[in-house]
Amino acid sequence: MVKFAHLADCHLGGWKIPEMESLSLATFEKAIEACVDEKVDFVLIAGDFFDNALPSIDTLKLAALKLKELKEKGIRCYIIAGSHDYSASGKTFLDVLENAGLCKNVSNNSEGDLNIIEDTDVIIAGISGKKVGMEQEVIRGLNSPDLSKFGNKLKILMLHTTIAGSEPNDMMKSIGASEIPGGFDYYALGHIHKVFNRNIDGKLIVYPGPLYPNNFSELEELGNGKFVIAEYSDGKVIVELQNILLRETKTIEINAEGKGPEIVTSEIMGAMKKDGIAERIILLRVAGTLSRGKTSDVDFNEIKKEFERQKGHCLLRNISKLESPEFKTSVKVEASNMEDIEKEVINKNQPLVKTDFDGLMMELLKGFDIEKMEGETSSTFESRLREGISRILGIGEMI
Ligand SMILES: [Mn+2]
Repeated sequence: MVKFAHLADCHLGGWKIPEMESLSLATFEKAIEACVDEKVDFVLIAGDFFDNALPSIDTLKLAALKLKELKEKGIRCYIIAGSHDYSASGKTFLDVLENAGLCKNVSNNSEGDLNIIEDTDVIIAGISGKKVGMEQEVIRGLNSPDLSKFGNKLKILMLHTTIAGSEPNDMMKSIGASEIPGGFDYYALGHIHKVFNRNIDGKLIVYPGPLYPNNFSELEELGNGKFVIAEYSDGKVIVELQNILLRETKTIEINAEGKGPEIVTSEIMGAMKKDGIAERIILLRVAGTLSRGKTSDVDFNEIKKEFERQKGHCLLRNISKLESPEFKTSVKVEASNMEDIEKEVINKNQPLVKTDFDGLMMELLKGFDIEKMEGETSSTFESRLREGISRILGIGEMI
């Protein structure tokens, strides 16, 4: 029997709120502890171990420490890069961990043939994720490997991509299960942040979900941390989802439609005064158009004070659908491509200003549409952006 753990989308270092980041890291620690307790033979990390290609020293320290604990227990770790910890040059911090002997990056270096790694109890191969689903072309270009020489040995393929049928929304580009190499017993996937476990086209496709939810809606949907422990014997794999619950979540939903900001404040306060705040993550969702005033008139300071009085763990609010009547505008556009939509919106909203307003707006949109280059620091990127915008606006320097 071979027993292994499958983690994905840990996004270590991803939360910018300290109370949430500490939960994400503590979940990772718990998962590693569970792997040791369960005496798994090895651990798979199917991409997005880190939230970006250059994680902070603190994040790296914890990751290295935990992988070292696995190593000391004789538990191997196989990893691939995801769309977040991948970099176009191919250099990632996973290489540092690998060179230190803490994990084995099983991603292919070259195209065409899968690079198959053979160990005593498993053969394993993988393809790293890339930005915007670019890995799918690489996967489609793979030759089907001949795995028959490995007999009954457990065969695993690690991928960081979206398999057709698993898409959380139809914006995501996917690859059909029939288009990925066959013959493996277990397809260890990462990328979509949901739990998915299905046999498609004779392939056992498993997404364990993110190790810890990465944002408000994932917290609402998943609530806690998740990974998979699987067992292989007699040619069969049995998959068991593991849950790690360190802090419970509680959702408070308030409908603000047609109400004044004071009423909305007191409704939220009323909900906050009920039980169940202490130690919990509170997900506060307020939606609707106020009868008057601004959204900032809802007294979130007072609400935060009540939350602190009850010693909640973290208060997260989602007010993206809370609107003030003064700013509610809607524009009907008929154009279908992005540039035409932008032009139309600008035209319809054109205030009484000088001559070439739409020309200027289009230039500004282009000016803002630049991306940070690989290896570029935030401050260099910021000054490049500022310079470009200043030039478009024809001003010497931006404040
Ligand atoms: Mn991810």
